[in-house]
Amino acid sequence: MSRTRLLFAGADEYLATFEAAARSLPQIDLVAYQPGQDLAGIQYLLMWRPVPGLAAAMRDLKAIFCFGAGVDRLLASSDIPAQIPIVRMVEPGLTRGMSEYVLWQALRHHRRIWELEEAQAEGRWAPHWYPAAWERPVGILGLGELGIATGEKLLEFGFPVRGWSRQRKQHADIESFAGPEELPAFLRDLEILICLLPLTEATRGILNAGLFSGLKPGASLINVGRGQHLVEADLLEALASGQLLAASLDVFAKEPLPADHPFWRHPRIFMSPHNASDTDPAGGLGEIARQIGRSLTGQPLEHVADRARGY
Ligand code: NDP
Ligand code: OXD
Repeated sequence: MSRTRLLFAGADEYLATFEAAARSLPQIDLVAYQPGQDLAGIQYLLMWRPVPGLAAAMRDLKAIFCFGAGVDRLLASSDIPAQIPIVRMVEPGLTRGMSEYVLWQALRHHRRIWELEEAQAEGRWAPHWYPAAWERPVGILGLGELGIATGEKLLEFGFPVRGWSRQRKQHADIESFAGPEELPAFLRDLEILICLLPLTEATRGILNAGLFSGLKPGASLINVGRGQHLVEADLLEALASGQLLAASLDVFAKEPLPADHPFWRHPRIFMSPHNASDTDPAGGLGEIARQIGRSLTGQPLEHVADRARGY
């Protein structure tokens, strides 16, 4: 079987694991990108952050596979030719990791784990009250691949789950709200809000004071979408006023988060360094190999980002 070259233009620290995963795929020849290399004949590119000028320099390029689910950086790149499809990552490891992270944080907010940690640090025996999960409505902004799977995980633990998307979803157990006009009804009485939206012009800054004021006072926020969804000053203000009780943030407007940023020392903000979920190298490459197989046999690629929609 002839092997198809896939140019890897990701961060160096991921190269070895992707090379190891590629060894079990007989149809893929993973080629590490080196500036100045001969790109003739390479049809597929795997990239996360855009490498300036690379896509335009690959004259045989047929598709770009994004390392992650969010293609905002690639879509914002002005030097990727408009006719080249950009494929979002959809693979089980990434999906499972996200639902695991959100469940972990939702349970943290549900049980107010920080109160126990503070009591333990002070040597205080402090039993505390928390409601049943089914009394805690959870809302997910973005009911796509990750939002649905995460909602289903939360349902397993008894939380009532509702979701918000552009198009209404038909789901037996997740109440679906659609479009800006249904956003207030979606937010009403929510106690835990999760952001799993893509970053687009319509969603930038959506996590702001106006939106927080639509939640139940004392609600919690989990932002795993993009840092630019959040108006940071509004979060600090909502935490100070008690409109929000706590937040879990995995993504930030500036990454890495600057050392002097107030989030680092805020007692009610839990942070992780943008790895709520990562693409599993074997699962991700297996998915890319499947899609390349489709492309080579003239079938349409799946999960192609829609440039007009922005995701
Ligand atoms: P999908 O494209 O599958 O889902 C996106 C969802 O957002 C869809 O339900 C879509 O609505 C909805 N949406 C988009 N724009 C709007 C809008 N203007 N109003 C209402 N709803 C909107 O994406 P994924 O679920 O795969 O990924 C979501 C995001 O999660 C990624 O873009 C990325 O930013 C983030 N992510 C973060 C990770 C991390 O480690 N922190 C890891 C992976 C992803 P509709 O269904 O109607 O199209
Ligand atoms: C992604 C991410 O979009 O990791 O996949 O943020």
